[in-house]
Amino acid sequence: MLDAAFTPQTIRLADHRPPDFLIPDVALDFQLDPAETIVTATLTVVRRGAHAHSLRLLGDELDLISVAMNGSVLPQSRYTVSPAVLVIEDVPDRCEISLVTRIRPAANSKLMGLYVSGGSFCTQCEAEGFRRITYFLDRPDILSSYTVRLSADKAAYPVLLANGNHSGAGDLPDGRHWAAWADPHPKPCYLFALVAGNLAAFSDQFVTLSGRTVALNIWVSEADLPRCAHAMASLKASMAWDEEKFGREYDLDVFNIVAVHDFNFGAMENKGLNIFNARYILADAETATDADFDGIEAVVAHEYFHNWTGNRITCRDWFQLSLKEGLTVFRDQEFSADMGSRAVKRIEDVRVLRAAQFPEDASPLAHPVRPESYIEISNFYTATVYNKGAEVIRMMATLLGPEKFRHGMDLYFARHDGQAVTCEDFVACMEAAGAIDLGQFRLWYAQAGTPRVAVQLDHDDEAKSATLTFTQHVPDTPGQSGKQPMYIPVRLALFGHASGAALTGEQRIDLQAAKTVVTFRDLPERPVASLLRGFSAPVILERADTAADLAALAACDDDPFCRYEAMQNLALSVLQDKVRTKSTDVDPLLLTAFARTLDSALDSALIAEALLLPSEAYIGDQMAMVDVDGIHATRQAFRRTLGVQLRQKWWDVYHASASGVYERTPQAKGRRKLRNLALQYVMADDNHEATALCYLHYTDATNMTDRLAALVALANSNAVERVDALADFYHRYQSDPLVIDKWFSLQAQSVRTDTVSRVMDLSRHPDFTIANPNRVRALVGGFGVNQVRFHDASGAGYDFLAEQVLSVDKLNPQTAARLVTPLGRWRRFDAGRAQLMRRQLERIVGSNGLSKDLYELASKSL
Ligand code: B3K
Ligand code: ZN
Repeated sequence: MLDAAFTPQTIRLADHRPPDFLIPDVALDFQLDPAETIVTATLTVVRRGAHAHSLRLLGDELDLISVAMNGSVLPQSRYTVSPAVLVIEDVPDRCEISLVTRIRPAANSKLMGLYVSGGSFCTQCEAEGFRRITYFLDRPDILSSYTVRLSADKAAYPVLLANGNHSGAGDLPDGRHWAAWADPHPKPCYLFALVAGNLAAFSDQFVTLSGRTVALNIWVSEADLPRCAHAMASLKASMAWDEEKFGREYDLDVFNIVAVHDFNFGAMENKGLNIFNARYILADAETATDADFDGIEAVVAHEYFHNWTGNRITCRDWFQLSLKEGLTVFRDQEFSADMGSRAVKRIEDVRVLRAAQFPEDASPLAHPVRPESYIEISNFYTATVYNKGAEVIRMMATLLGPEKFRHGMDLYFARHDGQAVTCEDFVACMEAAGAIDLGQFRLWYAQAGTPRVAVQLDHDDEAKSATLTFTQHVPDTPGQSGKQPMYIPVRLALFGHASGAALTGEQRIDLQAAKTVVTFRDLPERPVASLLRGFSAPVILERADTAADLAALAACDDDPFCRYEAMQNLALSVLQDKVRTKSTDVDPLLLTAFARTLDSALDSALIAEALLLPSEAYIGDQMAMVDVDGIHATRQAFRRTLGVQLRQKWWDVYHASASGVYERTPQAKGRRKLRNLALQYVMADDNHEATALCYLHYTDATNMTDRLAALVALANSNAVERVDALADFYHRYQSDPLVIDKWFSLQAQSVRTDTVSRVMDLSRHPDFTIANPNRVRALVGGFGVNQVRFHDASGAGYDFLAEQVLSVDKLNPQTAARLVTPLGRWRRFDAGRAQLMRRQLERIVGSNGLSKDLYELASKSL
């Protein structure tokens, strides 16, 4: 239940109006104190257009001390104020408004606005956190030039940072000091940031294309300095890449990054002062896995790339969020592809899309890439806006080709630098540069739901021809039905079923109608079709291939994504069949395909990707109703059979992929991935020899990738070594919160039957705290994606989740709301589970004092 005083308001794109006033200049003064900080904001306010509206500034939990206009304190008769809004009457066309407010950083548990993490002050303003600092026109189309003055106790907060360039500093009485910063680039207030703390800098520099030297600093606690080198290398590589690939140079004298341990998500692109969740900065071989290193490289790049796609060109309103997020994800994906293996990166990105976005598109929370309404914008930082948004940009890049796409990007920067614009403005640039009509393509922004494309291949042996028939359909989603056909680029090629030879080169067919038929002639043999090469569109392909067709493709396809896909589809079709028939024997075709892939000349990393079985969740997503226990039992049995039948091969691969010195080249990472996969298959049999090997892998590991892989395998097993290994890991890394997060998370994701009770125990562990988002996500978030144990038929998992969500909501609504999504999938489960899940959602919606974040997601899920 919401507070009686609070009616959740739905904000609609259709109601968007330009602002009544502009604020070209902002001067901020902060007298920092954790208990009570005094903020003085001096705003130049200018009327926009001819109207007599009053000036309405938004706040959130603010305590106003005074308002002045052009230097004179305003009498109370001239304004009305509440913690959420300040309305000033009779404002002249241009004036200077000075606002003094009191805020309480140490008591700010929402981690929005100004708060304290690990003894440092830091801020988070996107999307609507600036209004927790001062009353403001808190909307992204208000662009202002900022000057900032910070003062604080010098001993406790020797480092004082804000956006832009440093412009002065000095000492003050009473052991305090001050610093001034000026940001010459007008920006929306969501990009404002400050940091004050006892921090040390890992420093370097970068010389831009035009020869300017930029100082680079990563600010962390002194003890963490040795773990910043990878983040710094990633930053420098991103700066060089953006110059080379997009002609974009950095535009200030300094680029600061600060790492904090209490943060609601990954990182934030504040102009010239990025603030990061420490997990996306700190890394060394001992404490970070290869995946962690890759994550750091991608997130550092993502935030840096926002400097052009997000900061210099920003969003007109929050419905346009994908303008900056989809585009910037596309840019970071391309960067990572260039830094490592393009093929592996594409496979990983598609896996993320299918694991997070496709289920969202199929859920009650489905929304278009450009949403049309929201209650709380924080709930719309979703896989749809980010990852599907990136796929939409990728499709435009495919349609235009590399050269025209680059022209389109150049045009976008030339036309809109310094503006707050819309997704439509972006598409218009691509349309102009590509000289193509993207009319129908725009539906990708407006229609929610994953398009389903059924495809049928018919071969006429006598005529030596074949036809491919595509039929597309976009499912109904909440508020949208009867959708129009989409513009879907399908890259494809044909191979000989028997010979494996390429029968056609790669070509692209653009589906536009509900049904499309393509004919191929002069085919010397029966073909198999390699479809959606490189995953050229974010759709679900419904193929009619037989297992033999898939096995043929798995052996010959020269598109790495499709080759991976063929193996996955083969495993998936066999697994689905087994779940249906409750059989456990393994198809010889699949065993041969596995063996052949293991013996192939492919990269180790690609082999590992191909042979990793589809997850329980993904198998469930393919079924009309998720058979929780059937999927788990079948997949485990199947893994064991593969482990046993190919036993010698796994052991051989395990030994052959050992590497002496620890390196992080793509080859070395690929070998670790394959070796750790082999270990999993060895462990699938859970015999003593296997568990002994696994324990040795754990104790002898020279890096976290190997150590964690072994620990995960043990934590999923009944091995006697399990308890020792978990205890050892905890004691070894007790003082490192990022590693302890892994310890919580891997236990929450264990498939062991005692997981539910173990998770409850862990929620009472002295190291568990609901105040830290990383810890909450590790335990509660980790458990929510554990399909077999979260969905325990007793409903104990659901009850636990609801309880945690409700307690987290009291402190931190954004983090709480994100945890509730697994309950929203209730329609996909059997009646018993569905009812238990709904009951918990009803319990949440009926609770007192709910945040609007949690209210929106829980109520829309019912
Ligand atoms: N723009 C931020 C995300 C802000 C989330 C606010 N709820 C990080 C990013 O996407 O780069
Ligand atoms: Zn972003």
